Amino acid sequence: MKFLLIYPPPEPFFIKDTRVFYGLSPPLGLLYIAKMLENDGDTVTVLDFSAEPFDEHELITRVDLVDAVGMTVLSSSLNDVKSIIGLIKHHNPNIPIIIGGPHCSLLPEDTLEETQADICVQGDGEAIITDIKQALNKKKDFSKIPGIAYRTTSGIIRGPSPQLIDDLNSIPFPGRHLVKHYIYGREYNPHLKAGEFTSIITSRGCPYTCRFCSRGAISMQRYRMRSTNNIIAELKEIQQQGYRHVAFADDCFPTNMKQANGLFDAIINENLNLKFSVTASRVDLADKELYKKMKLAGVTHIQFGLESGNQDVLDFYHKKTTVNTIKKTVHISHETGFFTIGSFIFGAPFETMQHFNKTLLFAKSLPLDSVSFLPLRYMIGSELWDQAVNDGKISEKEYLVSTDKNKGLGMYAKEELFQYCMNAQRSFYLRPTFFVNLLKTSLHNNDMTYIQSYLSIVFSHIRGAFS
Ligand code: B12
Ligand code: SF4
Repeated sequence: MKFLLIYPPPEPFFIKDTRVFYGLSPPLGLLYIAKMLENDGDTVTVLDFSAEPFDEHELITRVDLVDAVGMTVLSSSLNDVKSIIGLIKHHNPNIPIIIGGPHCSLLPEDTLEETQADICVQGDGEAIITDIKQALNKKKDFSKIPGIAYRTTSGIIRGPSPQLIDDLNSIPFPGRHLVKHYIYGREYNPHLKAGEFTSIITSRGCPYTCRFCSRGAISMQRYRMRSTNNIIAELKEIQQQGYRHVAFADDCFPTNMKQANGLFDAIINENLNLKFSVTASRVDLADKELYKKMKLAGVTHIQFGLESGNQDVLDFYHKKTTVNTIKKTVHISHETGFFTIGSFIFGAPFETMQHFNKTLLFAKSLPLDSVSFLPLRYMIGSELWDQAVNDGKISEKEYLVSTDKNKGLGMYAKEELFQYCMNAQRSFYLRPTFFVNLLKTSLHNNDMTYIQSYLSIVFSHIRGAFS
């Protein structure tokens, strides 16, 4: 069979409905599915609308060439997914459409109901995609496939409960060749060309339980890791495919210091000659020795969820870190020579302007090369969202809600908070000490792409928010 797999357009920025269409990272979920299908003899193409602007003509032309369409659904992309499926079904009502991804894992039946898709997958798609194909070909019964909801003439039916794959090492590596023509990772190195940046995940889920985060619910409260040998085998394949930079895109990386030490020892021994970045790390899972090793292995960028400079806010979020640990780890990261990125959240229910200003001052006191200051969002699947729904502040159909005093969430109106975050961002970057630090990181690494990297991140924030 011929499949077209689609990743939806990026979420519009919050102040104006603008989108930045440069792929930050490849759609690994779809590439895993693609590999399973290719291994089963099918032909797959991928349209990544986070890496190329949406084009209806292109979409329909590509749909005409295939037998079935698959799509990833994030909660933030639900409206775009509805529109895209609407266009496809208007053009060809009979083409089967399969959806999967985080929003489907949280609400399989509702997502099927809200879109016009035919089959909705909950959890790991690799486990069942070939069964779905057989069912489409009438060689298998949909009712026997675990983890799906599907449409019949008599309504939506739910199959047996989803079964997550216990052994992640058994999953074939993602079909990266299908997105080789896209440019990804420009925020890490603006000189990267198509086919030079990719990502990898070494685990699924996260063992922590931060109250604003939905990763636990999406991964069905399971945390699974791959073995070092399996990860190294994938990295070798990545190197042979010609990539130069790889992002560790796990929910949280590393989580296990022993395994992380082993992994970076192995990367050094294999002499892979790749650069790496870490997209989500915790400050309490860090030490000088590991960081030195990571640097030697090729890690250039590391991003931390720092969240706040107030201990009471960190405790409220169940972040299980301290302001002192943040300080210590960010300094170690900077001294190691990593381009260090910190993200902060503003707007916990009891947070006042004093809290915000303390966080901003704290951020400015740290040797960070880039920051994001974002309003708290109540996201379906998170403990805070559940609580707000139970308290009647959010309806069950509001999947992603910015904190807003008008909804009884937090002390400030949504617009006030957005404005605060924008001003904070500007005041963070427009400091001579900031630029001196950045220059130091660049000279330390003998690499001016750090400055370009910074400019690219800052301008993408500013362009998105204000254009
Ligand atoms: C890397 C990453 C990014 C990258 C790249 C995303 C990309 N192109 O894949 C970047 C930085 C761009 C990004 C951005 C955002 N992200 Co993000 N991201 C991730 C992260 C950490 C890993 C994604 C990944 O590779 N997963 C690994 C693969 C194997 O899992 P998967 O994608 O879920 O796919 C599996 C199944 O879901 C299923 N499946 C998926 N699609 C399909 C399709 C079919 C047809 C089938 C059969 C099955 C199937 O099978 C796959 C294989 O098992 C996830 C967390 C996570 N672990 O998933 C968050 C996550 C997806 N992101 C999230 C969010 C909120 C965002 C942003 C909105 C954040 C923001 N603006 O602040 C943006 C939105 C981007 C957009 N398109 O609009 C949320 C989504 C929550 C939700 N309810 O939808 C997640 C789950 C993290 C979280 N809980 O906070 N993200
Ligand atoms: S914020 Fe990070 S550490 Fe906390 S639960 Fe989510 S992924 Fe895990």
